Amino acid sequence: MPAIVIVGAQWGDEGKGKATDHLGSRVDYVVKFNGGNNAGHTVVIGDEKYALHLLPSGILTAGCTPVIGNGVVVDIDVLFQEIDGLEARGIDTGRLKVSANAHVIADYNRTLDKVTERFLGSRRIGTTGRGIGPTYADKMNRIGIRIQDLFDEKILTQKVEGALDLKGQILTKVYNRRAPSVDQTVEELLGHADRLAPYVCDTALLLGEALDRDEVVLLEAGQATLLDVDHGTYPFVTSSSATAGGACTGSGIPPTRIDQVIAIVKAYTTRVGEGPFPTELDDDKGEFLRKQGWEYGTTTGRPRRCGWFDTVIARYAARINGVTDFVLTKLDVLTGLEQVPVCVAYDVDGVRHDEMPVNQTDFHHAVPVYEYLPGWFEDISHCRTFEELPPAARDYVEYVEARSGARISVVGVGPEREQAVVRH
Ligand code: 2SA
Ligand code: GDP
Ligand code: MG
Repeated sequence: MPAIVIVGAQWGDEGKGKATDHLGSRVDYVVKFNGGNNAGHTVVIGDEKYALHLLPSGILTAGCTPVIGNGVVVDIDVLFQEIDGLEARGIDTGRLKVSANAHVIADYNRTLDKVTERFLGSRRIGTTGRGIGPTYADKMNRIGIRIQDLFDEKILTQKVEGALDLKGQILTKVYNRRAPSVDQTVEELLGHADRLAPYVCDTALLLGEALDRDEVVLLEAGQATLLDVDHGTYPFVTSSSATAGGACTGSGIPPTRIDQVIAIVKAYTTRVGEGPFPTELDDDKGEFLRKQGWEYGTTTGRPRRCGWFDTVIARYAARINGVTDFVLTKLDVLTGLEQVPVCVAYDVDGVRHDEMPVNQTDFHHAVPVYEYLPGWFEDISHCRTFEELPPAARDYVEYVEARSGARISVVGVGPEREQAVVRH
């Protein structure tokens, strides 16, 4: 088996962490290829609950090598905090590998993320404030700091000088903030070098050689399709490539080696941050989903916006990512509803759209066209086969499967590792 990609089909928090962990025992490498500690993946193993941000979920599986790929932006303080936190709980993190080409989130970029959001006011994106956007902007602007720069003081000093020439001006002249000095920034970054060194390598080479040996590599996306900088609801997106294409650029694994693309899709929809969301509920049903699904951000604790399942989005995700299999998560959360609406198309000013409208403005104005499916009241958290699910729950799965563009291979019925119905 060559490489498998896992992506989020909606706006994130579909349960990618749990799905990755579930596959963990069958894979040799789990690679994070985009984003940084804006991500939050919750994995529940027995009585233990783990919230991972920067470390790939594979860190929890013995024998699996977790990899931070070149497409990731790394907050080094957070990296060590997470490593220390897991080590204190008896998890061995010594196998971790970090790409020498990954970019570093510098202190000034964390500050810029926060002050830019404040500056934008009502036009804010609702970022996690972790410095993600400004760090990717530096990467594209070719003034970024890479992990490998930490091992060459002269180069690091030159690069920090270059970056602060521009960003220091923005901080002081635009935002009226104090910019850190070059020396201060260099010293802070160099202070991490010795501890970081054993983890750093050419991860593209490492993974290429692993695939040559027929080992299994799982590429785990942070965020999701509609938060992708190219394919998402721009500008209300994150600043990285969160779709399957990003798995290649963010890891150095070529498209010809990707064998399977698994998209994780929630049985309803959630979103954190600003931006359009056609099926969003502002009523007691939205509150029901938030409460039943415990829909609060893993990173920031923000309440997530909640709405019904949207098949237009699922079809879009299937096409953009080349999805071979969906994992439908959190079906258990829908238990107890008389009826479950499913969005099958949009109405935009009287015109029906079966696919994502080409213009973002139309998406902002899209009114969902719903089909109403019968609900179920039985507890499904103990079901382990499709046949054990109540007929209405089975019908729901089959209904959304028929309209989502790929088969649903696994259905999640609870947060724990084993709470899943495997169909294929
Ligand atoms: P950023 O910080 O620049 O990436 O923010 C840009 C947009 O991307 C959204 N975003 C996310 N959406 C869902 N989940 C994310 N991770 C955390 C979680 C979120 C949290 O797993 O719960 O704890 O709040 C995540 N990360 C970024 C963000 O809301 C902006 O809309
Ligand atoms: P990720 O960012 O995609 O990894 O998702 P998060 O971890 O941020 O959010 C998903 C949440 O749903 C976590 O709290 C998981 O423990 C939980 N979860 C995952 N699958 C299921 C499921 O099938 N049922 C229920 N009830 N919870 C689930
Ligand atoms: Mg999350």
